[in-house]
Amino acid sequence: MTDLRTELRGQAGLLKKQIHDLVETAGTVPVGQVTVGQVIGGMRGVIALVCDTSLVDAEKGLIVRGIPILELASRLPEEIFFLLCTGRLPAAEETSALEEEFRKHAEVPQYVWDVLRAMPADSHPMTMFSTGILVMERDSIFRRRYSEGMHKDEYWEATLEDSIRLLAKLPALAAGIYRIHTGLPPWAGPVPALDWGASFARMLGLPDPGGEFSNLMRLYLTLHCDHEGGNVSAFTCHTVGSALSNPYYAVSAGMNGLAGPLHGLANQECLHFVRTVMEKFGGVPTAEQLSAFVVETLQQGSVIPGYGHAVLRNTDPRFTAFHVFGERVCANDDIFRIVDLIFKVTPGVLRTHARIKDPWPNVDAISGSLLYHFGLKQYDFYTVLFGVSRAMGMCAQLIINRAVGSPITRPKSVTSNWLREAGKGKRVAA
Ligand code: CMX
Repeated sequence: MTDLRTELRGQAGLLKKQIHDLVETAGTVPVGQVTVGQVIGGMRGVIALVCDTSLVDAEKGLIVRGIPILELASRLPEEIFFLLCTGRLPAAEETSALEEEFRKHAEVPQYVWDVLRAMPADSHPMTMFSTGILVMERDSIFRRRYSEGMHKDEYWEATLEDSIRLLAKLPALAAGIYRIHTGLPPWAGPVPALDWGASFARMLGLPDPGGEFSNLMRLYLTLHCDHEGGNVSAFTCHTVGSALSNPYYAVSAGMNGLAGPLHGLANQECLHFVRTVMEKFGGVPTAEQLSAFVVETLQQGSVIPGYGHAVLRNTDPRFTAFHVFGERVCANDDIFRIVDLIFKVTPGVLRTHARIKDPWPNVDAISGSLLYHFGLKQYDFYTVLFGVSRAMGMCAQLIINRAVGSPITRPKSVTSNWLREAGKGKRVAA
């Protein structure tokens, strides 16, 4: 049996050599062309990053280390973290060892609670989450070892140590924020000696007699783990990390991107949309009523949250995995039924707008309805749950980037005048 550290130690040197060889042999081979439209249009489709933890296929969706996410839906999130970091699923003993490691570092220091409790009561849970991560930076092993003159070949090890300690604390941190936010007393006692998802469910404190809420938390944490390297939160985390800012700085920065309504906050927006539909129609509307409401929403210049994607061009398999769960657990719940109806109606409406490239649902279109079913109704908390999971991908990417020695991110910007000249076929020095 090996563990995550030993496995990565075995891989680190090889990864660095492989990347070095790639640059030596193919460094000048072009991999695409960049148009003026792409420079202005959020770099969509520009191949500019390397990310080995996962890939998003336009049709098939998230593929983690070569495995489609639907094939991983029954896996524990801690297994997924091991997979993200190493490229292979852990053996049972390796999963237990990682769980043990997470448990060892799970307690959130008191100073974090002091900071969070000092924040204004109406602070958004994502602001508290990002702040909670950031203030723990004082405990960074990377920072300490860097100041002691750590060799650059060891950067990945210090990044891994920070990542394990940070990830270990996220369920307790998130659950604590939920408790502060909802006026519940702080979690009394140690972090439960359960798997990561079940322990998180327990600390949130919602009733879970049949164990399905724990199952949902496991599924939630597994499905949101990573989404390749170019999405706002991953790219932000990578860029901040590329300056050798440690994982606390980098992950906190990534969370600030996740908190945007076009990214991770869409799950909160989506539940708000569903509740609006419910209130407007006094329950589940007819397909015709809903279709008219979607059209009206678009005419008002608002987006339909949970629909569309920068890369996907098909129903997000993570949506499908949650849909299967919902059909089994809460098929008759009105909120779930509205989500299902939106799924039946909305793609048809969005398809009539040629400019919308992807009319299909993404993960955020459904996740909130399941949380709501189990009594987790404070939907401004939903993105925090997303963040607990996505931190796994952010950390795995940071560890690998430090192992291969990725350089500081620094693309070139040009002025809009320069682009205008380029548009006329003139090439001037940038
Ligand atoms: N509702 C209304 N309009 C939409 C839309 C939607 N669901 N999806 C795309 N559009 C619009 C865009 O706003 C854009 O409009 P303008 O031309 O006026 O600027 C146009 O269609 C073209 O957009 P696109 O190329 O299809 O999509 P983008 O890559 O620019 O944006 C995304 C992708 C996700 C930001 C967009 O689809 C969107 O805003 N969706 C709703 C929010 C959402 O669900 N976000 C979560 C995504 C998953 C995640 O990151 O967690």
